[in-house]
Amino acid sequence: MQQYLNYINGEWSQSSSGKFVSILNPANGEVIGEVTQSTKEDVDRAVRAAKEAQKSWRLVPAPERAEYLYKVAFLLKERKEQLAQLLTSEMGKVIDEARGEVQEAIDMAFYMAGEGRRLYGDTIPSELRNKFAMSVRVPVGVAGLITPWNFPIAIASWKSLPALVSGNAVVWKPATETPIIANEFAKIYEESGLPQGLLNLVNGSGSVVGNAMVEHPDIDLISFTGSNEVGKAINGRAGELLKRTSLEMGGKNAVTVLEDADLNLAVDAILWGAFGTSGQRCTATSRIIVHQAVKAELEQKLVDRIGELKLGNGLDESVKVGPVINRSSLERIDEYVKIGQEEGATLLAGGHIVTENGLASGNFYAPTIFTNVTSEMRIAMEEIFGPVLSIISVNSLEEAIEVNNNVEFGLSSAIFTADVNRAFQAMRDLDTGIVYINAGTTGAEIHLPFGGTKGTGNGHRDSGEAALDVYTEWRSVYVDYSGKLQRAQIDNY
Ligand code: UN1
Repeated sequence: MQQYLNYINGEWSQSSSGKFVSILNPANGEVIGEVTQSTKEDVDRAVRAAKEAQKSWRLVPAPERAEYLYKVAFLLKERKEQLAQLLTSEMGKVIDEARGEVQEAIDMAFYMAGEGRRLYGDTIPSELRNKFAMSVRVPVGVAGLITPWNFPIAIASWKSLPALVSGNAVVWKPATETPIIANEFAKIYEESGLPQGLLNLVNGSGSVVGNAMVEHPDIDLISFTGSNEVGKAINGRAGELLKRTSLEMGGKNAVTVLEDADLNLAVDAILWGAFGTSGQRCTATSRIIVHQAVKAELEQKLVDRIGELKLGNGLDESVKVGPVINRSSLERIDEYVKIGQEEGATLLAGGHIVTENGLASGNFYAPTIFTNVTSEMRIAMEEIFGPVLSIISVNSLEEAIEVNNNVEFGLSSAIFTADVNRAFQAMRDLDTGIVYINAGTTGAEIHLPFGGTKGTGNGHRDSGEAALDVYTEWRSVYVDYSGKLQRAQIDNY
């Protein structure tokens, strides 16, 4: 049985607990390895290594730091197919999407390597004569990263690469469900020659390792992507400790379809956005807000095409929808479907666990569509994180925007319309961090800010230049070359 270990201070080691847990393939329930279960002591060791390594790393010129990132980028690129296969076996997403996810990590590595020659600050005129003012970015110190299983390598890249290029050291806890891909990513960092102690991988259960990270006085920031419940708990405790946090949590993303939309295009986007990754994206489409005039036609088109979504093991290239991550997730999804039925929504398709065609040993849920959903129903308000779509009908753009915004989350939204004026109005009024016009709710690109409003996060962004604001402090620098005391706000007035 292949064992997956921690990577601390440049060495692969087992946790002091001596305990391992099995890693299961969600498509068939097979055990594909076991992973070490870390303790607070392991976290302490990783933080000590990170703190020590960061002392000299912050002094390495950023363009030189970036050279390691370029190596990481090329190694990821070389191993794209192998990583994608592992990702599918461990997490379940279909192979095409796994390739896409690895590509996202490659893109991020090249992009953040480029930041090594930017990391721009500003020069700003001083209000005093013969005085120069500027702002520079300095690293925060030791970054604690807690990453999810649904995008186990892409999101790890979104966080570790900007952290490292801007001069921080990293202590990384990957999701309990996806240690294999984390192991491969850490190996790539090792092969890049990155000095030891800068990237530390600590595997284990969320509460033990995560709590130890949040509590640790030498972890200066926590960047987290995952559930709302955990995010809020981190925020509460980190707030008390005055520790910086960047939190990326849920979504309840909607596609609005107006009466002048290209319905075939909208259907393509909805099927991909709702059922790709079996609905397990923060950006997944989970609501359709459709104009009453085209509701019946849109529903018919969705029902006609839902049969195209072949379920199965994602390694089979013809499969369109893979399993969900584990049994408890499967049961939770089924529970939501029952809630939808009790709330009076009409089931148009799916609505059950799939056990036929040899799929019983995996975690398969049939792509599910509810219609006649109202915006107050729980299935329309709560994040299900599975292949369940709710159709709500409206009579105007204004009403659509109201429904779109009437949820606690604000990650992504989309609108299909041929009217440029209404498209721009929607762009202004849809209260989400990401808005798509005539495209579905997924597919964010790594060089733009990624994140959301309201309950989705705490105002920070992953990806793009905005990510640097998580991993750096602004330092304002004044250089007075007048040779005399100049009292700001006094001597110049
Ligand atoms: C996520 O689900 O947390 O925009 C990330 C997208 C992907 C990233 C999703 N590029 O759907």
